[in-house]
Amino acid sequence: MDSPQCVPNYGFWIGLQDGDGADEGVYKWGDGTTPCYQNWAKDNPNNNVKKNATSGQDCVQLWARPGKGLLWDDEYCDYRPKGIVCQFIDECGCELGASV
Ligand SMILES: [Ca+2]
Ligand SMILES: [Ca+2]
Repeated sequence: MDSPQCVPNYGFWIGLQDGDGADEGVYKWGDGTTPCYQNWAKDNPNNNVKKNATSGQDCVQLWARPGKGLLWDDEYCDYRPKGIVCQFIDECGCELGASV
């Protein structure tokens, strides 16, 4: 039996992102809506520009590090491969559901 494909433990993109300039810190989902819930890790979002002089951290990941829980962290959008968490509308048209 083949082993299942695994994503390295680099976190999961959740489809939330902020913009540049005046929109820095204004986070929106991929469909343009704003989150009604936040779960930021301590000291985040921090738009950590120290490691990258041309751009800050604009994409939000679920931090999947031991002891960090699944808290949100803004990260460089092209930093390390990550899994993706998607939200979808259930076929019954009731509450929105989420799945990994
Ligand atoms: Ca940012
Ligand atoms: Ca960060």
